[in-house]
Amino acid sequence: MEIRNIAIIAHVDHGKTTLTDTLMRQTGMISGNESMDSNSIEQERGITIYSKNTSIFYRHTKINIVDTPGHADFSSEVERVLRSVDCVLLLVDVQDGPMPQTRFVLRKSLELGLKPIVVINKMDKPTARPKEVLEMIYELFLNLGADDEQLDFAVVYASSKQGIAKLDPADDSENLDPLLDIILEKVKPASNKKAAARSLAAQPFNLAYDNFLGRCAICRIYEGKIKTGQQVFVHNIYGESRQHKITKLFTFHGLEKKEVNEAVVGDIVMVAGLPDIYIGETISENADQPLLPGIKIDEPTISLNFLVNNSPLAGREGKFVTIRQLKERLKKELEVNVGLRIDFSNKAFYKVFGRGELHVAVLLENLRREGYELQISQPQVVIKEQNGVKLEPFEEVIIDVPENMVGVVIGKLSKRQGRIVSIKNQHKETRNQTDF
Ligand SMILES: Nc1nc2c(ncn2[C@@H]2O[C@H](COP(=O)(O)OP(=O)(O)OP(=O)(O)O)[C@@H](O)[C@H]2O)c(=O)[nH]1
Ligand SMILES: [Mg+2]
Repeated sequence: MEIRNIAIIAHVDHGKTTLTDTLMRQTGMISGNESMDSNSIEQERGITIYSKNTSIFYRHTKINIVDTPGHADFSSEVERVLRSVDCVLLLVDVQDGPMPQTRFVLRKSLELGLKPIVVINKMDKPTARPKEVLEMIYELFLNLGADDEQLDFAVVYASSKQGIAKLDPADDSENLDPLLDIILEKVKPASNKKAAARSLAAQPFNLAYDNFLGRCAICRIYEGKIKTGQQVFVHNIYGESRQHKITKLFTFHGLEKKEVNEAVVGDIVMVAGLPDIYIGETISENADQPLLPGIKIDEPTISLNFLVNNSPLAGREGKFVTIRQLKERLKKELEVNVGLRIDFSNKAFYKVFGRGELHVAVLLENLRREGYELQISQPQVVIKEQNGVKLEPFEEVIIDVPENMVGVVIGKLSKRQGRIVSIKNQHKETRNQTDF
C-alpha cells in the first residue's frame, strides 16, 4: 500500500484539530465525537498541546497525519515533526488571514524545502474574505523567500467544521474528498523501491511514555523495514552508537495504535525497547549506517525556580512534597518534554527552562493534578550572548480592536517596550489592526 506523510500546521485556533477529526470521521476511522485533543488539559483549554499522529485510509492509500499545536509555546513540537513529513497543509482562517504563528511554521517548512498545500479554512464564516486572504498568503510566501516551485502552491477552500472542501469556492462539494484527492496528487509517495531494498534507517521525531513499555519513540522509517525482536544500532548525533532490541512495534490507526510485527519504509511507527532513545538519532540495522540529518530544537525563552513549599500552609494540598520526589518527577518529564531543560545543580531549588509561560503552566498543572505540591519563583526571560551581543527573546503580537481603542493599546504596549511594525485599517475602516 502506498503511504503519504503530512502535517497540518497553522496559527492557533485556525482549525487543525477540527480538520483532522473530520478527516478521520469521513474516512471511517472514528464514529462519534472523539477528538485528537485527547489530553484533559487540551480539552479544558480547547487547544492542542502535544503534536499527535493518526492515519487514515483513502483510495487504497495510507495517509499518516500529524496534528500540531498552533500556540507559540509549543512550537518546538512543530519543528521536529516537519522533518518527518513530505508535505504540510498550511491552514489559514479565511477571516483572520495569516497570523504570527502562520509565518513561523511556514518559514520552518519552506526552509526544509517542503512545498505546502494551502487550505483556506472556515469558509462557512459570514465574514469570509478568501480573495484578500489568498493575496496575503501569497505575499507571505514571497516575504519568506519561497522558491518558484513553492510559490506554485495548491489552494483548497474548506470548512473543517462542516467537513467540506472545494478547489474553487463556486464548486459543489459535500465532503473533504477534493482535499484528499489533492493530497494524493501533490504529496510524493513516502516510499520507493530503492529505499525499500536498503537496510533499516529510521529516525525518531517524537517521544512518548507508557507505564508498561517505558519510553517509546515515534519514528519515520526512511529505508528498509523494522521488525519486532530485531537487534538495532542507535546512533546519536556525535556518531556514537549503542545496541538495543525492538520489543514492540505499533502503527497508527485513527486514534488507536495497532501492534504489528513489521513495518516498512515510509511508514510512521511507535517503537518500544530503546530506553534512552532521543529525537533526531538514527536507528539502523548496520553499525556503520550514515547518520540521518539531525533535528534542531529551539531553545527555551523563560526560566523559573521550582522549590519545596516552605510556606506556613505547606503540606495541605499535595502528597508529594519533598525535593527528592520533585526531582524524580522532573527527570521523568525531561524524557518526553523536549522543549524543557532543567538545571539540577542547586540542592535547594531546580531551575526550569521552558519555551514560554503556557509551556511551564501546563507542566505545573500536570504536577498539581498528580499530587505534587511545590513553590515557584517569578519567571525570568532567558538572555543569551552571541558574539558579545546580548540577545533577548521577543514575541509578535497582532491586536485587532475598534479604532477608538488603538491609542490605549499602543500606550500599554509601548510601556512594555513594544515596537509598532504596522497599523492597518480593516473591515471598512471600523477596526484597526496593529502589529507589534
Ligand atoms: N466557523 C468555523 N469554525 C471552525 C472551523 N474549524 C474549526 N472551527 C472552530 O475554531 C476553533 C478552533 O478549532 P481547533 O480545530 O481546535 O483549532 P486548532 O487549529 O487545532 O487549534 P490549536 O491546536 O490550539 O492551535 C473551535 O472552536 C472550532 O469549532 C470551521 O471550518 N468553521
Ligand atoms: Mg489543535
